[in-house]
Amino acid sequence: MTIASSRRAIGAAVWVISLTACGTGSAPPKLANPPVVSTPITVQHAVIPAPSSIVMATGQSFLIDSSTTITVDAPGAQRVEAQHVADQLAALLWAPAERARRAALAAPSGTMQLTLDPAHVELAEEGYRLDVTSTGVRILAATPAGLFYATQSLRQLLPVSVEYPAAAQRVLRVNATTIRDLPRYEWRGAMLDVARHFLPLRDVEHFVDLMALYKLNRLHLHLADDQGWRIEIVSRPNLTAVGGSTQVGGGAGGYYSQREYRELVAYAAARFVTIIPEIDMPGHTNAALASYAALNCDNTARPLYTGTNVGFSSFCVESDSTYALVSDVVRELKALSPGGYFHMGGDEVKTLTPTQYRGFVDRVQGIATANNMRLIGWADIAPARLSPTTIVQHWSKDSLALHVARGGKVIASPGSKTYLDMKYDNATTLGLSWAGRIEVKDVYDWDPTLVTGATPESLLGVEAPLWSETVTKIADAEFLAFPRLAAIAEVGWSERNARAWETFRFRLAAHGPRLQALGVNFYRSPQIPWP
Ligand code: TNX
Repeated sequence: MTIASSRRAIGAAVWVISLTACGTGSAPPKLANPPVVSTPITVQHAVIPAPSSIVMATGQSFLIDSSTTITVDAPGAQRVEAQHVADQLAALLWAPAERARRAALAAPSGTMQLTLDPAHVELAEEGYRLDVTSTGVRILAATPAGLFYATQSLRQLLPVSVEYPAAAQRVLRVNATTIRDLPRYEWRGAMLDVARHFLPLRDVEHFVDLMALYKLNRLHLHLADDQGWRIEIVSRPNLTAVGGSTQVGGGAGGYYSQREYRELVAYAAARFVTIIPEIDMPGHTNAALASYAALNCDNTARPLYTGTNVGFSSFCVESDSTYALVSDVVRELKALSPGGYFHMGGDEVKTLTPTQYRGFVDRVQGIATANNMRLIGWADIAPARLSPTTIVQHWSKDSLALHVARGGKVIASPGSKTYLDMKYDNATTLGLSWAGRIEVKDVYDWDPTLVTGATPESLLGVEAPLWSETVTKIADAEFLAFPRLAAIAEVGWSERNARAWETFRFRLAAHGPRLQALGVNFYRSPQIPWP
């Protein structure tokens, strides 16, 4: 592989970018839609999200080959996790047979050194330093997550060929580079709505892989809605037997057994992604109301629902049966959720009085607290008597300000900026459009505090929801999520002054071949100068 600097004049503009794959020399990238830009653009790297600081030395590089070693230096308590990060890096770089052979090497050709040192408090929970010189790679972090993010940056500095299964004797060249990096926000999330249309476990794991590439660390799963209940609750088998049996459009639906869900939680944790379970209530509950008659005030089970209307369903908030079910659900989810969060939804309730609604939220907050779970809800819940430890997720015109005023924490998911189920433009067939048509630039070019009105202290971060009324399979989810989710990742990770649309679009262009190598069905936005 040669890291090639390709220079190409675009009108008045000149840009430099490292794009070419192993052995292809320095051919200039082909541009399908030459963009019109008025200022010269120089993009020396294509790391997304943009690091706090990155310096690349010209003319020096390190070669990773089959006799390069990885060493791990970490205190006892974190040794296993640090080694696991090193193993994942090795799995990216080398074919299994070469990984085994390398273990017995007497004379390595160079070293990649991973050091975990909790004394480096300046690197906080997720920061890292990455130094590539002509003799090796050195990574320093204070946590396993920091080590992992350094390896994801290294991955993006490597040629696209790294995303394909390693051939024997593969050699990868990486430019000498120094990165210092820290995230802006601790909450960098995506949401999958597996209730409207179910997604099999492997598809969700694949989505987690893609999130990890962009340093996203929260996957919120919308596990129950009118059309389906998707998580096994052992004490309440009808929820899945009945409530999980269909989906929008009347397909077979599906659900995750607790064994599968645990597997997913562990898979995500290995990539430093926390799974956030949401059971939407008291509205959006038709699947549960069809499963147990006692959840309805008239004690009559509702028929299953496969349409896409909202706002018509509600638990009977006066009935003890409702709170008994909520307690069972929260207790079982607690045992499945090392993250310790429980998302109660709470959105779009149109059949209760404000007093009934607020009373319900109060009681669910009490149940979450009793189970040692930290409550999250859509910002519709903010008018209730919330504890400042409850987290509120802003999505539209809602009561976010009430929670900010009481000193609570908030997550920014404004529909017009982050909703991955919105169409890109008038030509997009998938998706909805109630919050607008959202191109890549719209998702990228905004500030979470300015748009939501949240104070910097109250804002935990950003999350991009992908509602699935129109999304029937993972290829559709990929099309709507990519590349917009890469833009959200940068909004969540990079300081405002470290990001700019004019450089982002060129860096993102270099991710086209990478996403293609990963088999992602991404949207070829005309705003991006894809090679
Ligand atoms: C609003 S955002 C909803 C969802 C829909 C979505 C479609 C929110 C909390 N509720 O029930 O699926 O719009 O974009």
